[in-house]
Amino acid sequence: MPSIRHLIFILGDQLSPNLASLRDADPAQDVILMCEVMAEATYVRHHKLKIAFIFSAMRHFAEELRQQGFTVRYRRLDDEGNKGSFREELRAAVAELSPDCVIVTEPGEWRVLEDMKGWRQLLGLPVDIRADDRFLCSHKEFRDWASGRKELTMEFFYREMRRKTGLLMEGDHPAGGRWNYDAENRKPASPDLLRPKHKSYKPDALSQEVIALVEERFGDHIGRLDRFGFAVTRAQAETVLESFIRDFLPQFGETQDAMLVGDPFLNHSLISFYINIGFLDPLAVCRAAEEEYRACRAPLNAVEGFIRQIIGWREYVRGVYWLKMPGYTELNFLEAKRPLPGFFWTGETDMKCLSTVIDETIDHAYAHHIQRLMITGNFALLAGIDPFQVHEWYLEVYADAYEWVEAPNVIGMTQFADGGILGSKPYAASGNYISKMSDYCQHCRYDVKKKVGEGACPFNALYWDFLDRNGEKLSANRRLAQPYATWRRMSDEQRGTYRKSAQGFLKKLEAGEKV
Ligand code: FAD
Ligand code: DLZ
Ligand code: SF4
Repeated sequence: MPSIRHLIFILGDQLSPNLASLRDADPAQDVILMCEVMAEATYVRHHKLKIAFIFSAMRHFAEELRQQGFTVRYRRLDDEGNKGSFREELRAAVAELSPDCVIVTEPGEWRVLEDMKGWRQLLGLPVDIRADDRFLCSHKEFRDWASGRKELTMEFFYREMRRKTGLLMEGDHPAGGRWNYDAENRKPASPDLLRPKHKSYKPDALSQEVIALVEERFGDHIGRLDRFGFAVTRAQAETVLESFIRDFLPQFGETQDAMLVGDPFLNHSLISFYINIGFLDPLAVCRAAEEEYRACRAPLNAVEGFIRQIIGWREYVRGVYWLKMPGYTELNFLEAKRPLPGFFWTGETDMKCLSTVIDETIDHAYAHHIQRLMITGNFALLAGIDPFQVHEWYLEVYADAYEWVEAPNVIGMTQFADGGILGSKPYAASGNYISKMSDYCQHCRYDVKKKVGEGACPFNALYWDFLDRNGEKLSANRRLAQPYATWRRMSDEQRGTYRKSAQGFLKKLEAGEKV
């Protein structure tokens, strides 16, 4: 074999043809390494669908590279002698191929970057770690934006990204005169039998092989594989995007915060899986959505809301992650210590909101934003669950979960475990919010209107107990002034009943009784 110039190592969430490490690749001189490894599949016990999706997408991507003439050293999980980790697979490839140097794109997770930094010494070879420029905002740009600010307000960061990209801009001004149309996006939804079906794909032969492998090796992980419907190539992911833009984007804004029994996807895009592994380019996705507004095929509130999630929230949480790691995932500002209840793994609870979201998560490795934030996240916050356990659960169960995006959303946004780096107040809500934004309560054995006592919605007493329990840390928060004022106006007796009711519920939870 002729001597090899570069060994290019591509990770499972780097499946982009324009990846930094592939940019100057030459099929005649370079070899590409990709590997399925046990360490990545088990550093948390990922949902079966997540592992199957990533392995299948990796195998399809490797095929595409081969069709372009590249030599790909692809190591399947069940290949004999699979070394089980990135570093050992890389070491074996280097020993066999003797490249002049190794090229990688920086990983999305801090733990992998730490490992990567040791590869030069491990291999005795130059290792070129290139910046991941599939994001709009570089680490330096985010650090510069954050430095000297007292609060890292997402809205201001988002405006910078609008200016930088020119998305929805009319000269120096935001299209329509406002930066943010969220106020128009908080409507409940009604069941709609005519809602188009979201695009999904029957597993092809490669996916079927992977599904069998995952069932055999990871049979005891959460989830089921018979619902596998992911796009596993870039072309398929682009079709998912096109169908979202055509069939769902115009209603995306209105129903963005709504939740309905039996309608897990509503008008959401279901593209986070594909953006996060690199099949879809975030800026191209936003330009496609903007085009719909310009052509008067989708209203501004929908398009702005959608674009904000991607160039705003997505870029912002990545910035916060790299700014605050290491240590961010261990934060526990509210000192919450309760273990994660067993029903998070089974969906077996009488609380219909939680059972619906958890069942859907088991079925699809997906839940939409408000379900993650205001149902499972809100419950864990109110019940005082250890945020690290909550973080690991989210990282395991969602097929789009990588620590850079999951941890800020969980540790910061839902659990307020970072003490307000990411959000200025905890997203805590009683049953009233859930009842307003969903039809879950209509199907629940608990009564959302009942505050305490037998049959009362547990979220109601938990909400007040949460504020009471955390009064020392939260009562000075300006944005919580109103609920604390209401709490103080209550009679001692009323406050006592809330405390007693919440504590009774939490005791049952800790004892593992069905709630
Ligand atoms: P849509 O509702 O159609 O939104 C469009 C796109 O916007 C998404 O595909 C995603 O790329 C982006 N987006 C929206 N909200 C966020 C956000 N808060 N942070 C980052 N990107 C966002 N998203 C992940 O990609 N991976 C995660 O592990 C993840 N964990 C989350 C955990 C919690 C507790 C919460 C509250 C949110 C989390 N999110 C995560 C954000 C969001 O819930 C998902 O991106 C979204 O539900 C994916 O579904 P969709 O593609 O249909 O999104
Ligand atoms: C999530 C995941 C899983 C389950 N398995 C693999 C794998 O076997 N090989 C691989 O290259 N990547 C995998 N991934 C994605 C990685 O965990 C991800 O690239 C790193 O966490 C960096 O973000
Ligand atoms: Fe959830 Fe309470 Fe509504 Fe039941 S009544 S679905 S527990 S919010």
